[in-house]
Order: sequence, then structure tokens, then C-alpha cells
Amino acid sequence: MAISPQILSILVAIVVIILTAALVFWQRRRASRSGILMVGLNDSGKTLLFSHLVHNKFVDTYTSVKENIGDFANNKATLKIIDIPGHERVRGKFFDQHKQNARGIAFIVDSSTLQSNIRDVAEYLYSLLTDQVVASSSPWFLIVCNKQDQTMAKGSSAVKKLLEKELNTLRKTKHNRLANLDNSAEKVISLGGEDKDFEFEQLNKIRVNFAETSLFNSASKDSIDYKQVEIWLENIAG
Ligand SMILES: Nc1nc2c(ncn2[C@@H]2O[C@H](COP(=O)(O)OP(=O)(O)OP(=O)(O)O)[C@@H](O)[C@H]2O)c(=O)[nH]1
Ligand SMILES: [Mg+2]
Repeated sequence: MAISPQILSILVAIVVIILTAALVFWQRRRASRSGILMVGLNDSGKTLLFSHLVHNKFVDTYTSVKENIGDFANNKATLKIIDIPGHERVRGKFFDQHKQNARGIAFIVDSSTLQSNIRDVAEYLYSLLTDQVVASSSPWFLIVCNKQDQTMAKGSSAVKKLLEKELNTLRKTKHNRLANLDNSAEKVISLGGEDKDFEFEQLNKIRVNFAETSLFNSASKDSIDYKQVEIWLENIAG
């Protein structure tokens, strides 16, 4: 039976309305979340960045055992910055507590030790990007390449390449392992398509940006710089 052009155009209009409503609903939901989760391995600089953003000052930090929570306000909105301890044994618990409210995730990397820590850094990043809640709520994502004052520090484009290469390797090993487990009941989130080498741009729902920061330099306080993080926060606040 042929569908008349009038009915067809009504059907198309209904589909467009439903899709628009879904898009508006999804954007509102993201805008209603106010948490910015600061994550990363221990010693990467999360607590120091938290202190600069929330208290506007440098502090001597110690290994965190619980999260720090504070406000970052601008003229558009107030965001809740949550500094999650990097220690492997506690970070999952704190992340799980706050991930539902994450508008953004800032993943802090010590750019001066990345090469030797690359496996651990990539494993942690992989687990976040393939988290069920993260995959469905698609928060804004920022990779903060910290400790740029150190002479051995990698710049953001080198950090991006190193991470992409390691995530590509991880993706292959994890998928091979899963292929051997045919009774895996868990829903598994995959990291981009596998037809070519992994690039962050393949993540179509999660937009990953990069920033370079130096939060401390014993020789000169003038080199403290976290402007790119502030700009990212301003952009995602509204
Ligand atoms: N040179 C230099 N040192 C930094 C920088 N950022 C942080 N640090 C130092 O790195 C060390 C760790 O910083 P924290 O902010 O405590 O690190 P963290 O990520 O909170 O670590 P955990 O709480 O253990 O997860 C401290 O001694 C900081 O002073 C930086 O940009 N440059
Ligand atoms: Mg800390």
C-alpha cells in the first residue's frame, strides 16, 4: 500500500519533533549537572590545581586520602570542583560516588613522568572512558598536561600521541580477552571503532580537549599558569 505524500510529511514532522525534544532533554540534563571531577594518578597535581582554582593560592600538598570539594564560580554558573584522590585503592569509590553529577572530567597528567607511567595512566583513562555512566552521560573531558615547568615535560600534542598509542594497545588486548569469554553478561563499552588506530576524535559522544599547565616552580612563582583550565571551565559553565 502506497503512503500518501501528506501522511509521509506528517510522519517526518513527528520524527523531527521527537528527535529535537530528545536533544533538548539530553542537553538540559547535562547542563543540570554541576560537578567537575578532577582525576588522575597520585602526585599528578590534582590537589594543587584544586587549590589554585578554588582558593586562588599555592599550598603544600600531601597524598590525598579523601576528596576535596569546593566551588568555582563565574558569572554564568557555579561549578563544584571535586578533587578525587589518585591512590588506586580509593579512587574508584570516590569516583563512583560523584560520577552521576559530572558535567566535566579533568584528567590530570604529570607530563614529566608520563613516559615511564604510560601504562598506568592509560589504564586509568581507559577505565573512565569506558565507564557505563560516563559513556551514557558524556561529560566534557579535559586532559590536563601538568608540570610543564619541568624540563622533561611533554607538550600536549606529544601527550595526546603517547596516550592514543597506549589506548590503542589496551583496546586490542581488552577486546581479545573479551572475545575469549563468550559468556560475558556485562555490557561492554568499546573505545571507538577498531578499523583504524585509536584517536580521541573517534569518541563521537565524548569531546576530549587538552590543556597545558604549570602549577608550581620553585625558581619563579610567575610561571604558574592554569589559564587553559579556567577557559575550559568558563566554556562548559554556560
Ligand atoms: N614542578 C611542579 N610540581 C608540581 C606541579 N603540580 C604539582 N606539583 C607537585 O607535585 C606534588 C603532588 O601534587 P598534588 O597536588 O598533591 O598531587 P595529587 O594529584 O593531588 O596527588 P594525590 O593526592 O596523591 O592523588 C606536590 O609536591 C606538588 O607541589 C607543577 O606544575 N610543577
Ligand atoms: Mg591530592
